Amino acid sequence: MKRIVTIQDISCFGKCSITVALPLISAMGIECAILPTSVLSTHTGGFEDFTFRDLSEDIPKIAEHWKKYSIEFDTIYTGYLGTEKQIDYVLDFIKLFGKKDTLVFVDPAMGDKGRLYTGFASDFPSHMAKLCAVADITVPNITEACYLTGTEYKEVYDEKYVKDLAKKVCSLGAKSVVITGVSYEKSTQGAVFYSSKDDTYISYIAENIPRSFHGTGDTFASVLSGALTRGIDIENALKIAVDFTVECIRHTLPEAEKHAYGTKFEECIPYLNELINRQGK
Ligand code: PXL
Repeated sequence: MKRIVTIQDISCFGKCSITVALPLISAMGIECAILPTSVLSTHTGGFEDFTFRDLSEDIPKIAEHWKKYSIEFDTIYTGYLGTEKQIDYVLDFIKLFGKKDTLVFVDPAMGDKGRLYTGFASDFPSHMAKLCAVADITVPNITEACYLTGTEYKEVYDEKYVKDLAKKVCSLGAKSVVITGVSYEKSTQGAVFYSSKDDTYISYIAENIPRSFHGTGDTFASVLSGALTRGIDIENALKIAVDFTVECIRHTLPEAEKHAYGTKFEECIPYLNELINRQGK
């Protein structure tokens, strides 16, 4: 059985980060260890006066304890991190647990729709860029890729803009990148992969359901990291992650008002199993 450790916050209510990663990665037949970096009463979008308990100082202690037991991970998947200090501790964690064949998967979750999430100072992306630099694969959306690379954010763009953006993210040091939420026209959206080693692109574009729900970036990242950890090739992994995320949105659409805080991904888990089983891996 493969094993992933995911390092991100627990938002107690509102489906994102660990409350999405743990059930989805488990459902994919992969053991999922968690390293919670903070505990919030809710995620930071759409709720006011949320609580925030910083667990930064627990990160090195947990790592040290795990090391004593020689615990190992096939994949280190990092998501939302609340402070610069957490990024430094996560870099130390990767040095300690990263082996030659460990997949370092970095979701630089910090913004959307051209803006940083509540609570992040304008210099936060430059710290997140240090983490992306050590990634085998990083999965920013367009907003995050722009903040990471100092590129002007555009609402309307063409293929060249996205391809250049992907190359710029790799020039930070990441071996490969998936730009998520790519939409060249209203009716479609998808993801664009770029590998700096091979200088090749792979795009997977699907239907766009013009309604946004919280945590869909985390759904995409959890499924992509799980599929890659299972040994599924990037082309199929990309397809599975996009198709599943779109299905979660489609399924939640009839109750969109009630569920803006997160999709009803739980009811779509049988579809995820079907997508994975089709691969025979
Ligand atoms: O989905 C990303 C995410 C994760 N964790 C927290 C967030 C967000 C996005 O807003 O607020 C706490």
